[in-house]
Amino acid sequence: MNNLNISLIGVPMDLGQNRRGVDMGPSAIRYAGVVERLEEIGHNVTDEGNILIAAAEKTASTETNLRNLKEVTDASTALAEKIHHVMEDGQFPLILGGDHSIAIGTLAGLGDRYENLGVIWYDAHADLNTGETSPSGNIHGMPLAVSIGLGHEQLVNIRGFAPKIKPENVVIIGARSVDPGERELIKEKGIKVFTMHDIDKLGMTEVMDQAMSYLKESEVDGVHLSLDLDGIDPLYTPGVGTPVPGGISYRESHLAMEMLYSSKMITSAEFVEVNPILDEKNKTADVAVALMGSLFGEKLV
Ligand code: 6HN
Ligand code: MN
Ligand code: MN
Ligand code: MN
Repeated sequence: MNNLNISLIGVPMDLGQNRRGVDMGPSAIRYAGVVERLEEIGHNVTDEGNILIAAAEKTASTETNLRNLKEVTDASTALAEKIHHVMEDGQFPLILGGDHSIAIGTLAGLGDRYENLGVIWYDAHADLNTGETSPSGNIHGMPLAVSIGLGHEQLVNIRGFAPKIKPENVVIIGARSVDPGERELIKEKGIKVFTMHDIDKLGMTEVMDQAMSYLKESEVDGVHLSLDLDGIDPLYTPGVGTPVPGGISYRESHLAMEMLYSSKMITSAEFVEVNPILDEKNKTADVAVALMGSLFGEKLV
């Protein structure tokens, strides 16, 4: 991962959930200095601007229990197309959220460029709900299910192919709030999950070593990091819509990012769920940028 050409893509999406403010996430992350931070390391960064998202006040999708289904589908399609073209140009896609529903578009854009893409899902949640199992109707709780081919066909079939990724190529890290339907799916599909219990018991070094070995054994040809800031303890990242106490610490998260950097496995990344309205002085965006520093090879000395 030396001197990457990074394409920064903002996705000011707040339609995958029902709290306002997460659409300002990309601005907050830019304000926290993402471009300067990555350039300081030596990477070339192109800010591609933002994907156009419908205004929350104007949405009217009501035909299913999936909130804003049409608008989320349209935005996901646009994001997927953008990522597809950025990859064609040999750029490293770095996506800034926005709520986690954007991962539907990200993985749709990446999926047809890899034979066997691996995914690290760093999150308090499993995001494995479907319209049938969702307690909220919020699409940000569904992107991983959609990407393995389960859920509303409109979302599942974006860019005309499904599934985008194989369930055996997914590793979830940091889980501590998993719904009953998600639990069943994890069992049924044999999805690899490192819960907070595993992190407490094994330590982050061992968890990351096992996670990366697991993906290597699957012979993945790329690894996407989907990092939900609520994976980290809300003590450090209070600016998220669905905080869950008892999360991954600041230092453990840096260690995880540093280990991913050393492995040279990561081929794309997204940082999601930064909500400046719920934040304390842009603390959560600052953490996001600091973690990107570690992920992209910042040296401590
Ligand atoms: N996220 N499991 C809950 C739901 O509504 O489906 C919470 C989802 C949170 C999603 O944080 O990306
Ligand atoms: Mn094309
Ligand atoms: Mn999530
Ligand atoms: Mn989450």
